[in-house]
Amino acid sequence: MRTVLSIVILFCSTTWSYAQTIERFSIDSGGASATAGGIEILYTIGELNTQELSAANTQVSEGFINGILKVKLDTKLFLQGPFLNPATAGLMNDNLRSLNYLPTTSPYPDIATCDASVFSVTGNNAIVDWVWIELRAANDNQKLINGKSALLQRDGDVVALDGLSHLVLQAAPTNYYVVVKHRNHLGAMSATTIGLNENTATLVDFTNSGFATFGNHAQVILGSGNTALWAGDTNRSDRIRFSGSENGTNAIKDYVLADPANGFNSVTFSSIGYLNIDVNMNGNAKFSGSGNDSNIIKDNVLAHPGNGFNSPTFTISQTVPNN
Ligand SMILES: [Ca+2]
Ligand SMILES: [Ca+2]
Ligand SMILES: [Ca+2]
Repeated sequence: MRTVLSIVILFCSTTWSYAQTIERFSIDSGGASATAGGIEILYTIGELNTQELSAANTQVSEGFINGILKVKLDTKLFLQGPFLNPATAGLMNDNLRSLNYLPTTSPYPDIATCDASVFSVTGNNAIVDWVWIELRAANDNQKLINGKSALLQRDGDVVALDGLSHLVLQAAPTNYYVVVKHRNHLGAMSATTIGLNENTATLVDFTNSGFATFGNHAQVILGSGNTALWAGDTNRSDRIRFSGSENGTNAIKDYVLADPANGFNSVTFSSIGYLNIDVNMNGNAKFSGSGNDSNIIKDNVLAHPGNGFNSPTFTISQTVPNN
């Protein structure tokens, strides 16, 4: 106590500019919190409080900064689309990469960027596309703790922006629900919380049919027995519909017909590029005709295990709780 007191006296007798170099101590109590736009800020006066909070790309620390505020993930994930006609068994196709259609800026909210050289890697670790990884609170699976863009390799590894490293997210090392999302597939969430820590990359394997996901039929079962995210959310509605209102096939038709390159407004035209309507991610999107993307949506809807009457108007809904 004497030491603490003397530090307080020393502190009080020196200038405020030395405030960051002295020992922790408490001279008064007080504080408040405020929440805006999903970001919560807390502060205390004089308390030995070292809370950190983060949301999306923003991280707030108060008091003395805690060095351990990150977790490492070894997530594995398959997308059904690039697995439909694999050029190499067991690997997703990487046509978007080989055709130079992959953007170096993420299509997700953090608009992360990577170096173009990341897309020069070929083989098992070649990049298939951007994906989005989220952590949800253990006591509230609708509460986003943090989310981040990542890259997906052909063999299912979800990696950081260098195309190789395990993904690190800013979050306190504890238990979280893990969510994986993709721009034209339905996302999925772990059925239970998973303990994550800073030093060891925790395996979170969505490709393993034994890995429990939240909700019913969260993923499609591939011929190999592995699981993959459902393909066909061409209009990013978190639902896959073949017919009826806001169906995904109309999104393909509307785009193809409006494509300036489609001079004759042909329904069998192939639009090319990095397109959400390109269900199998082969670099071109077709509404009708051979190799069209619409039939993939139809097949998924008709064959969905929840569609007992094989109704073409059945809706496949994303099982990730809204937030
Ligand atoms: Ca790999
Ligand atoms: Ca949709
Ligand atoms: Ca296609």
